[in-house]
Amino acid sequence: MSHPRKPINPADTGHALRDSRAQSQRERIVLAEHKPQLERVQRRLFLRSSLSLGALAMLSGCNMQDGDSVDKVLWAMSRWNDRVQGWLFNPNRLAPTYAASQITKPFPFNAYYPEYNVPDIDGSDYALEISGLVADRSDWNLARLRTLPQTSQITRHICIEGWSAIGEWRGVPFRTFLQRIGADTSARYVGFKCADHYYTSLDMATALHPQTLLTLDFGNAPLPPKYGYPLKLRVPTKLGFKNPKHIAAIFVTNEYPGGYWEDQGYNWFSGS
Ligand SMILES: Nc1nc2c(c(=O)[nH]1)N[C@H]1C(S)=C(S)[C@@H](COP(=O)(O)O)O[C@H]1N2
Ligand SMILES: [Mo]
Repeated sequence: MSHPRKPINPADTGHALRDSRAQSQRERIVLAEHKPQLERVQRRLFLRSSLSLGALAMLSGCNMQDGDSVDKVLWAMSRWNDRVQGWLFNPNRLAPTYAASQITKPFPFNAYYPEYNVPDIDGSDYALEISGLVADRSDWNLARLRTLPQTSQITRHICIEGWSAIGEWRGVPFRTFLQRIGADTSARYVGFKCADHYYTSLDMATALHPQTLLTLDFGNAPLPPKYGYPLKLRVPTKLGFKNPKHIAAIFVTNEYPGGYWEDQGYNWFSGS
């Protein structure tokens, strides 16, 4: 938040404590400052009426005496939501697939920067780094990745910004790759670091989902730069921002890795 936070601790505002109109004004300011997060919480909790500070305090069991605790409570609620969604997630349920005639042309580009800033990666010296809870941490160049079994799928990519598009991706089932590197599949997270400094992470159940694909090709050709050359993870059970492009490093961990958008308040689970 770029503007200074207004105090809501009654001790900071002297006599205002006794003035209930000043108090409700303060509450309105605090709630307005957190409007996007509160709207996400409301959507998640299926609350259609507006949230008051008192309702938030009741939902969270916190007394909300200082401005920072509003943030803390919302983040705690969001992380709880992620856990619940993970428990409800059915790793055997498949995302819909489509016919070749339904592929969206041209396929949209999206990133946190404009297309002219897409990273220019030299595939000839590319090496995917592996770290964390895995037995074999050796690098993977593109030729080695192509020795693994490849499969194609036509699925719908859904962006949180309000568009979707159908595309065809081909690559190594990520589950096969994780087994091949001896990943500890009882760990909680798989994290991704990208060449453009983007990063994201997945719950292990989604990483092992049969449709999660370590993608080398878009259609019948290597991924074009704008769609994630040389390596992208395609996760048709998740929103677009959980599909890292230009992957430089993959790690397996029990420590929550977050993500570029997730750390700015986008729901981490963001999928089915
Ligand atoms: N490395 C990297 N991966 C990324 C992004 C990004 O900015 N950098 N943006 C994400 C978002 S929000 C979307 S919608 C998709 C867009 O993929 P596309 O360009 O193939 O449509 O990439 C995702 N993966
Ligand atoms: Mo997106």
